[in-house]
Amino acid sequence: MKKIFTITVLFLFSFVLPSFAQEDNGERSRTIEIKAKKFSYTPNIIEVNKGERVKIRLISEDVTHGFYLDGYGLETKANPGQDSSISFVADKTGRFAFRCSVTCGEFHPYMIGYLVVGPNLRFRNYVFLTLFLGLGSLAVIFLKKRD
Ligand SMILES: [Cu+2]
Repeated sequence: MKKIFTITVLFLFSFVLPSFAQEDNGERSRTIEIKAKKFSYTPNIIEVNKGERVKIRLISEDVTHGFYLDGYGLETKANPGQDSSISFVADKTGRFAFRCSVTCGEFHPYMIGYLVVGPNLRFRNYVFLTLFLGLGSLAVIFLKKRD
């Protein structure tokens, strides 16, 4: 039984951990489609992790709408039937508003959404996993000594 446990720990050390570390070094990217329609965005809350490369594809479902992202100072505009996209690295954590930059009607000023850039969870998971496995190994050694 303990042998199986030891083998499992060794397995995790040799295969799972390096893959975690590797993925963390590589730039992760994701594409998010945002549908703009008088006078809202769908989705209107986007959550990403710090360090991720984010590509935003803006799709307009009625008239020309814009997308201006506070804090990052990025902008794009989409005509109906003509998508546009912007790509950036989410290097600042926090909550940033994005709003329509094309006057599209009476409630245009209320056309708003939020980009939430959270901490790098992958890195945190990696640290936790390392600690967990380290303590796990110590426990195995300790239990073995008691036999
Ligand atoms: Cu608009």
